[in-house]
Amino acid sequence: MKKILLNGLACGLCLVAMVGIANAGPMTWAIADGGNGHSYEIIDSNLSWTDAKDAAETAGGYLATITSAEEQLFVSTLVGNHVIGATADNTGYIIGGFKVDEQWQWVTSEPWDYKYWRPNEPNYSYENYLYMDGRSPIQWGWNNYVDVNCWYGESGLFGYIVESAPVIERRFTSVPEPTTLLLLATGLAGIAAVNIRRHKK
Ligand SMILES: [Ca+2]
Ligand SMILES: [Ca+2]
Repeated sequence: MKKILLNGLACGLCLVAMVGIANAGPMTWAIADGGNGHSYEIIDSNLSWTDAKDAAETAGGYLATITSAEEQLFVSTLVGNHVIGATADNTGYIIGGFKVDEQWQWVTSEPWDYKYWRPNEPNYSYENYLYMDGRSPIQWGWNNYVDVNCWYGESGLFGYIVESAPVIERRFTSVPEPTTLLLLATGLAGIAAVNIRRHKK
């Protein structure tokens, strides 16, 4: 049994070594550290911005929104540690900013106040999507680009960053679906009926 486990572990380690840079899983920006309690996961997957947005939402989160210098620092440190060993010049990670009618916005509709553009960005008006650019100077500064897959070629790393709020926060901030409201109302009516029956006894 022990041998099987050890073999399994060894295979797992081989796989990590073969991949080179493994996804480390979500990292939480702890409230105790001055963070927002959200977790962030860096996914190495060469998707277009739109496909990355869909993938992030399917995973239960959203493309990361960077709304303060502190959040930029936390996420850029995470990305920096993630790509160690890769040529940072060839890296980029999609985040949740996009532009409609010349207005930049976040996928979560949070206010677009904080910005961390690279020099001379945003440039082309037809580049309506956002990623963090690994090139210096202003490493992990923001660059606008078109909704395509990575153009860095085989040597590059291109992926996206998923942010997720704790479940409790999502419950309070998300708008319930009409069916959820109906179920909730039915449930409450049921509880009320039981209580009335209990009082009658
Ligand atoms: Ca955020
Ligand atoms: Ca650009």
